[in-house]
Amino acid sequence: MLKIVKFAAALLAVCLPAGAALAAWELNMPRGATELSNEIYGLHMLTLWVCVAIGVAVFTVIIYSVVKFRHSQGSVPAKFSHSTKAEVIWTLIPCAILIALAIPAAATLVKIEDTRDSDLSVKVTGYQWKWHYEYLDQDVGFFSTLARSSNVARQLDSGIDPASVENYLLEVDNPLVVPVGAKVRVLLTAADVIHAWWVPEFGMKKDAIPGFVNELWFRADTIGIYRGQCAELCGRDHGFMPVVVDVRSQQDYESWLQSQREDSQQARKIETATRLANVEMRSE
Ligand SMILES: [Cu+2]
Repeated sequence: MLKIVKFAAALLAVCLPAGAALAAWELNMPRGATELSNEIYGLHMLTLWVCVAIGVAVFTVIIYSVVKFRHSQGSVPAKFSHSTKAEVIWTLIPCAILIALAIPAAATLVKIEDTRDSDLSVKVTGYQWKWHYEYLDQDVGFFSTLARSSNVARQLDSGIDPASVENYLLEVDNPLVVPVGAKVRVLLTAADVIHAWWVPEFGMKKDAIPGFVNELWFRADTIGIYRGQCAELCGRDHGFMPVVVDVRSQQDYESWLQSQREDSQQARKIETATRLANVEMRSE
């Protein structure tokens, strides 16, 4: 007996610190931060509770039958081998449940595919191994690559502990900036191989395929930084092309867009001037 108590105490001691760590575990899927991710979460919960109800009903009948009609009570098994009535019932009930689940699921799927009436369109192009964001009709476009801090730490023999780097492999130099509450349409393509643009908290992930344009949309409810990664094995540095989306207030977004526009105009002026100077030099 003492042995068992000692063993239980030891087991408890081992489990207690793990219990604290387990507290950080998320067993359920995350709710996400967009209209669509919330709807997907709602569907997931609905399906889960339907499954729980079916499980409870089925196991109640099984346990009741096993206990009530056990051999020691003198139960005699029935001899019939076929019941049309029972088969019709156990076919119709699951069909009705599946149809009831398919209706809200189909409505959400249609909504996911509906990219109409967007407030903003961004063309996202995957490259080995970075992303390019182009704000359509806004004259703004830039590359988004792995942040320098992560890039230095990831090198072989860098001597830097990755755990000491904030948002290791999940930080970029230029994030995608979008306004909060706006319906953002993302047009996805790739320049070399297949990539996939994925931000878990947006509930959306889609392939970026060369020569093909895929669409997705999101409407972020809360201001903040959302992180994701390329989700298609796209080559040697697949793990080094994170996605970072910076959701800002409308005002902050507009001032950011204006400064980006000025930057790209300035860059274009310099490029034109350099080209003209080169032409003049050659013609002299
Ligand atoms: Cu990729």
